[in-house]
Amino acid sequence: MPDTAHVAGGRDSVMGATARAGANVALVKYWGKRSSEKNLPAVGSISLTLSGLVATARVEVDSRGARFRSRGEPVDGVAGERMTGFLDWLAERLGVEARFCTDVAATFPVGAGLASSAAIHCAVAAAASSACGARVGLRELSRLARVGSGSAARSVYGGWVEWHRGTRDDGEDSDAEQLHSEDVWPVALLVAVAEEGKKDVPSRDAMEHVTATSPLFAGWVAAQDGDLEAMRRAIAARDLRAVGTIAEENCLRMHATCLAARPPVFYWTPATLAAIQRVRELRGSGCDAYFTIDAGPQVKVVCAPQDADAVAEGLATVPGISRVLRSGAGPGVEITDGAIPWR
Ligand code: 2P0
Repeated sequence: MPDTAHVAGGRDSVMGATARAGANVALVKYWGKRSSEKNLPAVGSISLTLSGLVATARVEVDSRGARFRSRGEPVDGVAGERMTGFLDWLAERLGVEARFCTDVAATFPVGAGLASSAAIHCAVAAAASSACGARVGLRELSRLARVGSGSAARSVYGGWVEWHRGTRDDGEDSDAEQLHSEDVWPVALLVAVAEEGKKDVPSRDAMEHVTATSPLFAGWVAAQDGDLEAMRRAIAARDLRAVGTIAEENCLRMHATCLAARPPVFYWTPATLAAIQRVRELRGSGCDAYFTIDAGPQVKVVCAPQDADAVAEGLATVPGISRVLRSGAGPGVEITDGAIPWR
C-alpha cells in the first residue's frame, strides 16, 4: 500500500494533477492473461516507448464533472465504465476517499491499435497518484497502471522496457523495468496507418477469446521465454537485425495464434499485407527495416535512423496506407503539473 499524504483542501477548491505518457510498441508481445481481473499476463513482453505518440491525463479529486472525458467531452458506454472502475480502484488502492475524474487527450488516433490505451492508463495512474499526494515508486506505478490496461505497465519507463509475467496471484511481481534508456541507441519507428477507424474487437475481448479457443495458444506461450531472452541479448548488443528478426517472428506467431482461434481473429487488411511486402522489398534494397503489427491493421516499422526517410517514402506509396507517422524512442511518464510521486 502506498504511503498517502492527507488529502487537504476544501470542497470548493478542486485538487488535481496532470501527467503525460508515451505509447509503446511491443517487440515481444503481450497476448493472453493468466488472470484477467488485474491484467496478469500469460507471458512477459518487451517494448519500446515512443516519442511523439503521447497521451495527457488531467486527474481531479472530487470535481463535479463527468468521471471520464476525452478532450472535455464525456465518454460513456463500455469505455466510460472501464475508466470509472479503474479510477475507483486507484482511489481505494491509494488509500484515499476520493472521487477521481479524468480528462484525457492523445496526439494520435485512439482505439485503433496504436497503443493509446497504454499511454492513457499510464498517464491516468500517474496523475491520480500525484493528485492525491501519494508517494509511489516507479515499479509500483507500473503495477497500478497495469490494472488499467496491461500494456500501460510498460509506458512508465522510457526506451527499452520489459514487463515481467510474474507468478503471484496478487500481481505484486508483475511489473515493468527499464532495460535501456531511450538515449542509448537511436532507432526510428514508423507507423504505416492502414485504417484510421476504431477496432472492431477490443484487445481485451480478443485476448480472452484467443486464449480460450486457439489450439496454438499453448505453443505461443511456450515459445515466449526464448524470444524474451534473445531480445534482451539483441538490444544489449544494439543489433538491429536481430531485434527486427525476433520482432517479426514474434508478431507473426501472435497473429497465427489469433487466426487459429474459433472463430478466427483477423486484424489485417490488404494494406497491412502490402506494407509487410514493402518492408521486405526495402530490406532487399539495403534498408535495415523490420515490421511488427499489434491488435489492428497498422504496420509499425523499426529501422535505422539513416534509413527512415527512404522507409517512410516507401511506406507512403503502399496502396491503402493513408499516412505514415514518424517516431522513435521516447521518455517515460512525466508529471507536467503537480507533485512528483516517485521522488
Ligand atoms: C502488446 N497488445 O504487447 C500487445 C500486442 C496488442 C497486441 O497490449 O486488456 O490494451 O487492457 O490488458 O494492454 C493491447 O492490449 O489489453 C496489447 P488489456 P491492452 O502491446
